[in-house]
Amino acid sequence: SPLPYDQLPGDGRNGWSSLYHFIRKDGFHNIHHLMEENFKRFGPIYREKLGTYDSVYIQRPEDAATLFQVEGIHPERLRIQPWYEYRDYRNKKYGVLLKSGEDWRCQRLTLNREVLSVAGVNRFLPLLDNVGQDFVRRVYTQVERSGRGKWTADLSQDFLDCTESFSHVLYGQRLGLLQDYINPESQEFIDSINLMFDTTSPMLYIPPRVFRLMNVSIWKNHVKSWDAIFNHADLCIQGIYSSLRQRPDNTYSGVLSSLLLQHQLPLEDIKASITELMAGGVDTTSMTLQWAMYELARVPSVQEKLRSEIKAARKDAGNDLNALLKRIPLVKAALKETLRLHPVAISLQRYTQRDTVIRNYMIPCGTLVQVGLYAMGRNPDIFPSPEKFFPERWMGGEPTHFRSLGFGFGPRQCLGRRIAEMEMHLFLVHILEHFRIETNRMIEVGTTFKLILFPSKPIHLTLRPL
Ligand code: HEM
Ligand code: 2DC
Repeated sequence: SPLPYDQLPGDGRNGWSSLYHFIRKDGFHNIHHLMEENFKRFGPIYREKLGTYDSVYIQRPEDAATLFQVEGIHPERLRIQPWYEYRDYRNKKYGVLLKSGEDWRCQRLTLNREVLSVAGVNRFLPLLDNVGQDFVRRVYTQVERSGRGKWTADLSQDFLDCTESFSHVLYGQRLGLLQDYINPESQEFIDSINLMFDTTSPMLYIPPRVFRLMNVSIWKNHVKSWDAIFNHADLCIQGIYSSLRQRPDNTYSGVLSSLLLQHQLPLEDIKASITELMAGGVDTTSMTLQWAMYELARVPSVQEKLRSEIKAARKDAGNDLNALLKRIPLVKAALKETLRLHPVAISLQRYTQRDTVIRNYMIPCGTLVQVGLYAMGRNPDIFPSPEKFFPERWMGGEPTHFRSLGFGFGPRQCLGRRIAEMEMHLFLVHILEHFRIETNRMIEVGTTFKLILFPSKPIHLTLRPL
């Protein structure tokens, strides 16, 4: 018979003393390393209390499978309390990211049709392709300017600009793709998202009301950053709203117009979710693209294989984007491999909706269980030679069941998943068709936690026209 819950391995039964030790170890930036250590110490399942949260941590794919069987029809993640607190403070509605229960499910189903369904995303393909082409043009300009036949830089800002400008296309603005210089409002938006992530993590395990009452700079900056994010999104939404009323036409012009024309959701709900989508699509995809290029630069033989796959696909498919995307399995595997080593989310979390047995422990209904994604991706028992960037492991060689969880799982998985995947696939296609990616292989770049996982230092890449 299963062992009782309170016999789970793990120390720190007192959330506040654990939090103290956590802060001493600079846990806010190293949460992924501390989790890896804990798995090494306690084995594949352990329990930890941190501040207000009491969670069970798991790491094995088969245990993740068990967890997702008991997530229920309204799956819930760990609550990022400061995000709720801001909306309450400013009297704003929650979007899909923060909603729960039936309200979440209804809105989510409407949004799924727009951004996750096959029919929905196919409408974006040409828009996404344009952004990739624009980026290529931008790189050529930089190569020419440098006068050295190549361009070497920390590309993070360029990727951020790119993913941000792309969000305008996605949500309905027709003009102004990648100009040479990004406009100041967009820059402020990008900076605000960064500040928002940065100021979230210190408040993650401490009741934010405490911060609010003390009115310390962390909370002030958090409010400032969300204010800027909402203002920017509001301006975009207003612009599209009025242009839609002036000249309504039938050509598809983005998710937002489509939602506005359907009249299925109240305007305030649309605004809340669109703001989340706009903010959620910037750092996530740009960091992942950057990591993908870093890994491809470090293993030129893999890069070459991707390039020949793309060449062959292009020959077959020409400019039929759907056909092209069906012919690049290795590019897709490379992206999975990137997210294995460099997940955006350090963990997936669910509250169990029934009593469940995991690793022979009885886990009561309502327990917060976290799947350690970073730890899973680097565990040699789960991925042989985990340090190796080896996309082929996803193509039939090794087991893949519940191992590719970078976008989460089930009805509550990432809403932007299809958009993100297509955007990144097309991006890699365009880049690899035009440039060789190089980097100084002596420089190892680690990972820092700032709510999502970021490179610990700037990644310098060289793009050389083929
Ligand atoms: C949720 C990862 C890009 C919007 C999530 C979750 C993960 C994730 C792990 C939680 C899923 C779960 O709990 O099962 C990623 C990664 C991305 C990415 C790795 C790119 C590399 C995007 C983009 C958007 C977006 C481009 C918007 C266009 C969202 C939203 C949710 C979410 C709105 C919450 C969905 C809900 O609660 O119903 N993402 N994401 N993400 N993501 Fe993404
Ligand atoms: C952060 O312990 C660490 O996609 C916590 O686009 C547990 C946790 C809960 C939810 C996760 C979060 C972590 C990381 C960032 C995620 C978030 C769910 C959605 C969000 C993964 C792992 C993200 C980045 C969204 C953000 C949209 C926002 C900017 C409006």
